[in-house]
Amino acid sequence: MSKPRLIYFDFAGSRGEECRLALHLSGVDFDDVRIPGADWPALKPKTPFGAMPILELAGKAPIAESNAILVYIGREYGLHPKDNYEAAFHESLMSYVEELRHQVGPTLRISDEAQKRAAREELGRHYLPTWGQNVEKLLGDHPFVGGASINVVDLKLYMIVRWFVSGVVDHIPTTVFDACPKLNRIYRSVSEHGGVKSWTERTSK
Ligand SMILES: N[C@@H](CCC(=O)N[C@@H](CS)C(=O)NCC(=O)O)C(=O)O
Repeated sequence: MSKPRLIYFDFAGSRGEECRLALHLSGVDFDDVRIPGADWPALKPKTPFGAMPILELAGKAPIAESNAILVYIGREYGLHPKDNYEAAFHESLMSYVEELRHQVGPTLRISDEAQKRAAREELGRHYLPTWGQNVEKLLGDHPFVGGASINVVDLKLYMIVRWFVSGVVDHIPTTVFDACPKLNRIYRSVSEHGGVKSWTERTSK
């Protein structure tokens, strides 16, 4: 194995897709390994923490945790600030995206439709708007978090906003972050980024 291998489920979302996007934008040739759902139970106990994404590098033990993978890619390929303070700021936003996923994720496993609706509506009323405003307060008036250039933090924010605006999270309005113009600007800047567009075109065929 000489190329990096990014291992995740075979769908274009969440933690795995943001790592694929980071690798694609970095220009590195990588193996995009997609695990069928049926193969996951056998693989799960062999992964570091029982979850994906996983990044494998030649001669090294696999790395788990999406933010660690993103920061590694960012540092290697110029998609993460070199300044320690700026880097910590970007990482705080990335952790906050994970916090959101940990709030919404459990609702994916609620089988009772009425209970699911109630849990999601509650998140849409309070947690998510507050999350958006907390992020909004920290953002500047630039296309990306760090200014004019894209970084891994922007991919992470893009993926989370895209999840809601795409309408796939039932019972949470697609407008949930409409009151966050700065966050939406980052979402648009990432959507329009040439590297992101070329990845989407390549993988949607
Ligand atoms: N904190 C971890 C969470 C990883 C995680 O929960 N991954 C999900 C997919 S997005 C997963 O592997 N789910 C299958 C399972 O837990 O069995 C990260 O950021 O990578």
